[in-house]
Amino acid sequence: METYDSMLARISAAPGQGSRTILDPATGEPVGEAPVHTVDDLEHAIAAAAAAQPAWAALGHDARSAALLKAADAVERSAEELAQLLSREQGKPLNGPNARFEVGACAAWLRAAATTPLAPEMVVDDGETRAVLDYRPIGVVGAIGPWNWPMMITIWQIAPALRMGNAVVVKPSQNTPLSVLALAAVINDELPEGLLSVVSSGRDVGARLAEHPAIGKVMFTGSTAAGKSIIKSSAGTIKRLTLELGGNDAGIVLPDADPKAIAEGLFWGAFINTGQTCAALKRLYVHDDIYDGVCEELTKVAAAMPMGVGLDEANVLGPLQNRQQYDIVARLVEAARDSGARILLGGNPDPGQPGNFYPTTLVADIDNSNPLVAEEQFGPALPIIRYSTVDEAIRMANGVDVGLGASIWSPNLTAAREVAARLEAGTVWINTHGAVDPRIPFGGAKQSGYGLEFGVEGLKALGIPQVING
Ligand code: TXE
Repeated sequence: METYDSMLARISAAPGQGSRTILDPATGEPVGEAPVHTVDDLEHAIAAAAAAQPAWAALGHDARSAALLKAADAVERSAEELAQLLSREQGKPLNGPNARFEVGACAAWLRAAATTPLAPEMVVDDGETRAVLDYRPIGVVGAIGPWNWPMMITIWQIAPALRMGNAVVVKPSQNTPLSVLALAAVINDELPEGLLSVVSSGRDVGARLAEHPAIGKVMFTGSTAAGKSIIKSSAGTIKRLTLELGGNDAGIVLPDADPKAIAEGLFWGAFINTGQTCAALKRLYVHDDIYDGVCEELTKVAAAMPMGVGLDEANVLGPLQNRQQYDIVARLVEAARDSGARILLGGNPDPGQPGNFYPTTLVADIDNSNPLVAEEQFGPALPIIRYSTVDEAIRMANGVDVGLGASIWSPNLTAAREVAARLEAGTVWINTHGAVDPRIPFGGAKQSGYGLEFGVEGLKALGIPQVING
């Protein structure tokens, strides 16, 4: 049985290897020494992946699925050690929808990728023409990921890729390499050598991966700016791309909603992972009639949620993962305050507190054009905007150039679905926000990216469609 220390030892930089000390965002204490891989290391990883891939593809779906199910079991066996490392490196608490939840999701998504059926499709069979559509492996897939849900998003990228017969080279965020290295080490105990590797490095190595001629597809989750660079880097070899570029999700509370009944759902929709979630609720639009009630109920729920060091079992909110993100949140809340908006809760970080803690913040009576509304805060600060007609709310919700998720809050499901259909977003939830499910396709509209993840669509996105006609 692997201990936390032995897991950390097996992924840490070797003596003499380039390394970087990773600091706990809650305490500033060192978590471990991450290797810093070079472009040469990337070349070796891609060569090993290309060498391992044909035999993996030749195994067929059933054997590959069996290996992925074993990998899910392995993740569960090491779940507590993985959650501890994730909590220290990313900052998220063990409890609440955080570190233990994320590791559990890794096992769930591995199993879903392993068990989702994908049979060849008879497109035409009329006696004269016979055409069958199936999916061939792409080859070597590059997976570039962020620091907010580093393990879960890596699994979202690698599980369907492996199931479809590909090898994968992962480039995790330079902020959270240890979590991804540990996850891959656990999974690799169940996979052939070289098939899955992690190159722990920064943007330059990521950019090389995105342009490398041996990479057939890039799975990317991160900022819109990096997504645009990846489109350019990948153009030389016409790589396939799935891009999940975050968003600035709106939630619309209709006038017939019950503020008390929805307050906890609204809170977690916005503050899951301390707001550092691509499809979190980032702008809340509330009808005039119930505006004060929603503000009051939400403040009650938010004020009761403990924030602190992730390893303390009592906490459900943690620090921002990095100082850069803390500075963005602080700047946007100050812009709101300067405009005369009303701070209902939070907004005053304690300068003496170690770590990147920004308090849970709710901001009312804020103009729709304020930067805290118009820009993605990606942290624990939610603007609450007043509206008087549903058309006005829809216009404001759609008035940004991204569209990952959105939500409508109302007991009248028929009315809520009608409003949902008018929103420019890849997913619109009703009476919840951000609830992803491995059976249900997920992807963005507008500049939130393109391509679908999860479900059978997610598997198809990791194959090359081939028609056999005859
Ligand atoms: O992301 P980057 P950052 C948002 C959030 C945050 C902002 C910036 O608003 O404030 O993005 O975060 C790699 N070629 N999201 O700077 O830079 C990089 O090394 C190839 C939303 O951390 O996009 C890392 O592995 N790779 C998001 C990954 O891309 C490149 C989650 C993400 O880094 C690259 C996180 C390049 N040119 C932040 N440039 C979400 N969708 O949920 C960067 N990388």
